[in-house]
Amino acid sequence: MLTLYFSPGACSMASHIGLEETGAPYEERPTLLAKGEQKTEAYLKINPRGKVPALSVDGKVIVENTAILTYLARRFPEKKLMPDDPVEAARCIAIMTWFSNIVHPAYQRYTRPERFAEGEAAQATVKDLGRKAFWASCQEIDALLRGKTWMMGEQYTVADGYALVFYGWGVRGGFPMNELTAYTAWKDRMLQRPAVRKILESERNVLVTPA
Ligand SMILES: N[C@@H](CCC(=O)N[C@@H](CS)C(=O)NCC(=O)O)C(=O)O
Repeated sequence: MLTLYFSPGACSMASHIGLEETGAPYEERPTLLAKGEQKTEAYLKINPRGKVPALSVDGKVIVENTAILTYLARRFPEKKLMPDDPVEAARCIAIMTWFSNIVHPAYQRYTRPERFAEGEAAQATVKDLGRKAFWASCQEIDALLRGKTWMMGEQYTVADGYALVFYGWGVRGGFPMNELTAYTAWKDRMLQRPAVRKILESERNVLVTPA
């Protein structure tokens, strides 16, 4: 049995989309960050770091989007969610690692500067640097998508669902995402995918739910 712990609107949407794309049955366990449910004793037994997502596979827990998505692609190879070629597969994992290590923390510095610095002036600097770094990452994603259908080219992969998290965060954070023409055209293609649309609607994502 596959059980996904996630919070609507959080980075866990990447794993939620990846899981839905496999077509496999799974159980959903919403773990609402807004209510602090990621810090409850029960959830800390799932992920002691108090973060979503977490995927339980017959009771064995996998954390980190990149690991969960790589697992799903390997568990369901017939779904072709990652390139077969080892070099292309490694490049797909590298994109997800960049999302996790660089893009996500940049947005966090922008929205939660108090986690990185003390005092108003220092936090304002962290916030501003986070905003610039996040926007630079969005521009880089836009450049990567130019001339391509999906992040990895012609093949849709688990990296695509992950990239959609940041488009949504950009909209939510007031960034001019429409200026990023390749990223925006790709986002429109993503919204045509039944699995993506289903998850965005169930999470009431800003990309499908009017503000
Ligand atoms: N690198 C991790 C990041 C996980 C993460 O930071 N999740 C956030 C939601 S976007 C979270 O659970 N935050 C709760 C908290 O920090 O209290 C991944 O990709 O899975």
